[in-house]
Amino acid sequence: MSVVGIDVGFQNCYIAVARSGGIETIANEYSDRCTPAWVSLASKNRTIGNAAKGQIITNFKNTVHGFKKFHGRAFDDPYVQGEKPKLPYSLHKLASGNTGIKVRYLDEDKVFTIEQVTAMLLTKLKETSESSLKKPVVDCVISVPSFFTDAERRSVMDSTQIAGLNCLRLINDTTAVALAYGIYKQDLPTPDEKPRNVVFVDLGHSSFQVSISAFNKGKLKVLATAFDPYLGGRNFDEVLVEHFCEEFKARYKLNVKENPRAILRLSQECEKLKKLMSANCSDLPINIECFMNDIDVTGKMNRVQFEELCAPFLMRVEAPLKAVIEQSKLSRDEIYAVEVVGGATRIPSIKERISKFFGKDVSTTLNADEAVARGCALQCAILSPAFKVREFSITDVVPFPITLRWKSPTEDGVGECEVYSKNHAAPFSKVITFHKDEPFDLEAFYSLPQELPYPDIRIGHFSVQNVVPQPDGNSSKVKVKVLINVHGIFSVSSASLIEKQKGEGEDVQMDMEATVQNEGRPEDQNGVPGEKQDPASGALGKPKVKVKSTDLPILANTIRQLDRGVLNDFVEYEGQMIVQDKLEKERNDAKNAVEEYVYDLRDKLCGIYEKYTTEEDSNRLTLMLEDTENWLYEEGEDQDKQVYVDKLEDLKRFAQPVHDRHREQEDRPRAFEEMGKKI
Ligand code: ATP
Ligand code: K
Ligand code: MG
Repeated sequence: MSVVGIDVGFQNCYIAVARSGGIETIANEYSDRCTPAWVSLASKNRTIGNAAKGQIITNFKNTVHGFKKFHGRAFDDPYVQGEKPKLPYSLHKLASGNTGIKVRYLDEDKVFTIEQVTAMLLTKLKETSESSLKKPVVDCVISVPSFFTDAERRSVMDSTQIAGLNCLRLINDTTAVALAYGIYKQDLPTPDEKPRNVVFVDLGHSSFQVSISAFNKGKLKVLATAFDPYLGGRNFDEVLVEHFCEEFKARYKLNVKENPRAILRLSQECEKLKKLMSANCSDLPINIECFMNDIDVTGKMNRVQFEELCAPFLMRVEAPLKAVIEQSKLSRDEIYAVEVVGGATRIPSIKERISKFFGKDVSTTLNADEAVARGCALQCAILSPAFKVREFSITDVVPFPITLRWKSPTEDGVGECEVYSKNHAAPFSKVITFHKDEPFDLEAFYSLPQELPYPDIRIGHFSVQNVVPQPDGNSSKVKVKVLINVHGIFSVSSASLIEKQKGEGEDVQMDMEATVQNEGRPEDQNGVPGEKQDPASGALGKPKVKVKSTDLPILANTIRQLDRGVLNDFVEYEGQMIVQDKLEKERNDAKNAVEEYVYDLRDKLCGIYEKYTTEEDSNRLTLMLEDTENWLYEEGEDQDKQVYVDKLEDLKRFAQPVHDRHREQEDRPRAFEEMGKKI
């Protein structure tokens, strides 16, 4: 059983695995621990990660990046529409209204769903883990931003399924970091002492997340989260790009914005410049050769200028810090430490602002790039029965309040109830009791639209079926269980019809039930779930009466959900694409083997083989090598694998006599030596 944690970043992905020695971040085939979140589609295969990023200039229309926040989004979503003109590849409105990505793949126009694209990335990360662990990888824990909604989380879960992964938990980025921080701490307060409160800040490429966690020995409880889903390192790159576009227009009369390739190159250079400015205050150059119309461009910038240009974005750092501390109801001197992670927290002005706000230096004790992945791997190790790790319980929070609405025979015709408040503990389930005489629908939605990262407040529609009146004609008692699961996803998870008890009221009404269980772990891993009472709900401690209960089917219709049949097709299609990539790799390897053999034999003919070859043979072989080389550039450029395999065989057969003679001559003196030793 594999124990793997994956941080799927907007720009950078990291994998951590558990080995007997502990948690380790692993490197890919480029010896790089970071795998870029890039996927490139081509006429014969896909390339993913580092290799895909290398395709950006040559195959920009089919090289996809910056797609993480298209999960769960409608094509008409303002963010999606805002991104569209900035992307070198095309977006496409799917029949479902979701966002699709249009590329050319295998010489055909193809539209992939966002779930498929992320699955491609996950396939790569899965393969990287497998080659490091030298065994199949299925179980894993994956991180998502704490502000991801249900639609976004369900969409990511579908991607994991397409990639053949079994995601044990979708964990919030900052919660993963909190786990990575807390699990090794030996000096945490005991459970009855005052907890240690730590702020975690993650500023990545696309988003800004803050959380406060309270630690005691063996556990962490997230108190509050806050975020700016649209503030990240990319904003600073964009500011620089904008600045140099204007400068190059004035100085070189270049219309950079009309040239996607130029924009892409400029973005890469601006990002490098931005990073250099974090370490350096003085003027720094930007130079791009043959930028456009064969013109070389140059420019410069220093940190003071940079901070001026970026002021509107730098100003946005404070609001989430303020929000998180207000929600936690802690005073600043109750904060033990402020731990920062994420690449963009390396910008000095960001660090200063955070430290000024909390009135203390920020700590950088965690690895800024790898802490999320490490936390994911730790969570996976905790959940995995195959791995022994210190017990550590995590209680996360609900980021946005959730309300249920249903038709009711009251005055205004609807009943409503907020089932999860903001920062309610998660995972968590509750039971709600209804009195109904027919099937009924529950509408779940986010009740604070202004807090959501996008305008669609809907979560889903749940129909409780097979509800019938009691034999005496009265309404039946229906217990409905609602759940925020380990992934942070809401559902109406079950319902049951309870045989009516004598002496109960006749009218249709709803009340919150007392029974609540706190599901700190996936249900299948938890033998006896601990029962806890929800302080928020009334009617506590009713005596339990034995009742007959019948399970009722629930028809769930959640927003932006991929059709399950379609999902299965995607699983199969991903498998086909993996096979196609493998075949293409084998074909390329076979071709390279021919090429290598040509070079190798040529070297040897004028080297070690020289004295064993007649001039005639040597000429004959040289000619053949030349022919083969030409063939590789012409009709042999693009052949089936078998053609290359046969070609190599032919070459080897031709060269065999020379090879044999060389071996013979080499072996003879050695044989004499050996005999000499014996004597
Ligand atoms: P997200 O968390 O939004 O999904 P991500 O996890 O891919 O994104 P990170 O890898 O944490 O993001 O951070 C990448 C960002 O950090 C990029 O914008 C990058 O340019 C920026 N960055 C990295 N190093 C530095 C540095 N030294 N100075 C300034 N910015 C930096
Ligand atoms: K990352
Ligand atoms: Mg990140």
